[in-house]
Amino acid sequence: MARRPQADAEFFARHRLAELEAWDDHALEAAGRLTTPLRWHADSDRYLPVSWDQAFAGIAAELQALRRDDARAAVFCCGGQASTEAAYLLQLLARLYGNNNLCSASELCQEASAVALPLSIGVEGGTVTRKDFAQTDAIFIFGQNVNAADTGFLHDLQEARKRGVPVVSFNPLRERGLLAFTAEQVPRDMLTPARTTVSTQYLQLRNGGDLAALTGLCKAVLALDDQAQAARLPRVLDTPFIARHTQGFEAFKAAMRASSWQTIEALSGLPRVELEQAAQVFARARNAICIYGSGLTQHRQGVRHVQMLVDLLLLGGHIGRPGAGIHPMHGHSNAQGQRSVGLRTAPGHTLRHRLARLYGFEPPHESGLNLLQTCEGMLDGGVRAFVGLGGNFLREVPDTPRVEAAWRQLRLTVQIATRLRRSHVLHGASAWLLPALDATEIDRQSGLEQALSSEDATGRVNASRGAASPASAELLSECAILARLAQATLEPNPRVPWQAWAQDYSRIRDAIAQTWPEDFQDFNGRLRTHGGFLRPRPARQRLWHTESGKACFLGQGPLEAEPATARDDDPVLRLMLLSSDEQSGSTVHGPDDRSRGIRGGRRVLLLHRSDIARLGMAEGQLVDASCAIDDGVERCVRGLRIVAYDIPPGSAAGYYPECNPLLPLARHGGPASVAAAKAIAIRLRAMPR
Ligand SMILES: Nc1nc2c(c(=O)[nH]1)N[C@H]1C(S)=C(S)[C@@H](COP(=O)(O)OP(=O)(O)OC[C@H]3O[C@@H](n4cnc5c(=O)[nH]c(N)nc54)[C@H](O)[C@@H]3O)O[C@H]1N2
Ligand SMILES: Nc1nc2c(c(=O)[nH]1)N[C@H]1C(S)=C(S)[C@@H](COP(=O)(O)OP(=O)(O)OC[C@H]3O[C@@H](n4cnc5c(=O)[nH]c(N)nc54)[C@H](O)[C@@H]3O)O[C@H]1N2
Ligand SMILES: [Mo]
Repeated sequence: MARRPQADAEFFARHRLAELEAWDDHALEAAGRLTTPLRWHADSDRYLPVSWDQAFAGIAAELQALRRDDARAAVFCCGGQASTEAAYLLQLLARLYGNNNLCSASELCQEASAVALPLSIGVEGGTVTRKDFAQTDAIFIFGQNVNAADTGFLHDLQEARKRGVPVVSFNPLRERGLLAFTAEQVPRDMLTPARTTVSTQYLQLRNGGDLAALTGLCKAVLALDDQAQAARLPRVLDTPFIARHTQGFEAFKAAMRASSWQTIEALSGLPRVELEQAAQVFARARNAICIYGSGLTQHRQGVRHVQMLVDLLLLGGHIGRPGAGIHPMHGHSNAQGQRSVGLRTAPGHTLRHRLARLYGFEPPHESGLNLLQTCEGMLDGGVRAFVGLGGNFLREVPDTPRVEAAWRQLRLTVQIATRLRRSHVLHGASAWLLPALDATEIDRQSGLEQALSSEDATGRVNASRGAASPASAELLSECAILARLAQATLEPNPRVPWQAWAQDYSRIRDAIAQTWPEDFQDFNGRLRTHGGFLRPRPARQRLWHTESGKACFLGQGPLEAEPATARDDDPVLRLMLLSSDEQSGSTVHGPDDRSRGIRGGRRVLLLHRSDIARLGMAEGQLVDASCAIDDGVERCVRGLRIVAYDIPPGSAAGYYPECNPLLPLARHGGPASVAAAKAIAIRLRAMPR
């Protein structure tokens, strides 16, 4: 059998980094697994092998020197896959080092929820569990491409459709996964058109039109309630729930009534009747679930979008009862679990107090840099060092060319990784690459195979362990790397047992349980039960951990077009960035997007036929796209191929990461670090032949 390619010492001896810079992401991925710790040498422009001891000592010396200048100049960035245990070690390392610079690329999907939901209903995640799907009467899906969902969810959705549960989708694209289950997904006995249909109603709104669409939906629900009252029929609103459990209803109702259908139609791109039909489905449902994804959150108004969706559910009392609730569907395998154990930039009084008590130090108060602030910090020189646990930073962030240039000026880049990425090939003055075991590989410490935990979108915490033998004998686990890096960098603290933690992860879980007893008491015991355990989400019991102790109507406010459209004679399009089914996060596995019928490469721009004609362009033509926001920076992506597509007029779609350079860092979701990737104002220019 041919040996699998490996990005080993021999590979790096053959390739200088200046050469690897020209390789595309596929080629870097195909180089294979990283096998040995590496340090970049300026003289030869190569990554050369070092021992683990040399690596930890070298990095520690850099980090210590930097800290003497400014402890805030280093950032600790986590990819969405890292385990809960590793995330706990990373947050403690950062705080003992002296800052809260704990960012994660999964902020780009999660953060709007993490800001909105605590204010609205006092929890950080959704309220739905898988059981609820078996009891629901209606499902509404906003901005989620269910093709990207896990198979468990697809199964639940299918079962719901078998029971005849209506599914109403709000999406600018007619996504195949939202239209019909595919033949592979559906058992033979279900292959009738009625049973394979996913969405019973499809509202093809403008991207960026969700606030208007949700306003229309709520307005129509209120009108149906008026009609029911007039006809002495049962109310549509759950008035006992609203009176007992919520705050702000009167102001919300007044705002919905005051908004005009004309504005709603213009901004959402949806006719009033379609919204009224959807409102009827909602009004008839005893128990409704609202699901949403990045299509709803990646906007400047992303936080409000989530709040409006909660408001809609509150009207019918659909939070905190079986078969109903709100269900954010984003997040890498463990983005939620990482937050749960303190991977956040503002730790809050309780966490600081507990860390202080457990580990005998004063955790930093000042809020740390989130993902977008980290990019800004690289641009303005405040950030000097980057320590990354997984991820592929440069392929995930907006304004890529600017951030890449700043990245090269960093004093230190340290990356814990499994395969070679562009973010490793570009590097700081002192650059280290530390190869880790991946989740499929056996992780043996002190003779015992270790398990790691993660938390899914419903708050279920599960254990997993790898089964394959490691790609190289030199690999260390992420927990071991972090523990040894911490020991090398920080002054000794007998209360922090780094070594014992790295030898036995159940002790890390004990520490997590001591830090958050309300969520994680008996962590090890409960993890052993089949299927793991559900972390408490008080809103499920109608306990509202908000300031007022109630669930809050918060979404109302002025309706504005997003992005604000320029003059009529200036043809600005609203670009949404998408991922294909053939990519996972920043890693693109294939050149096509079969489910959307796109072949022959990802450098495309999907446009409505009327726009192609209006702009005097033709299908297949190559164009340059530039960002229409004028802030003195030129942002351009060249050579995109025009594809006619079923998309609302005025909208455009392209792929991540190819089109990330069009997205300005400063365009984000207000208090949340969510880049506004779903409605970027762009202009097109035909490419000179
Ligand atoms: N195969 C695969 N699966 C994955 C991932 C992966 O990388 N690969 N990533 C996982 C992760 S981390 C995440 S966050 C999820 C992401 O899953 P999604 O949230 O589904 O991801 P996107 O590709 O961003 O697609 C967003 C959807 O929103 C729609 N949309 C765009 N703009 C708007 C808008 O303004 N309003 C509305 N209502 N809809 C809009 C798009 O048409 C698209 O259907 O997928 C997860 N699953
Ligand atoms: N271009 C682009 N950018 C995006 C997105 C996108 O779809 N495209 N999606 C956005 C969203 S929704 C999210 S959640 C984030 C996701 O951002 P991240 O959480 O950073 O996830 P990925 O992009 O999947 O990058 C994961 C990287 O980790 C490496 N890796 C895999 N397993 C392991 C492991 O066990 N250990 C270590 N150390 N490394 C491992 C993989 O090789 C890969 O390079 O990105 C956001 N940014
Ligand atoms: Mo995500």
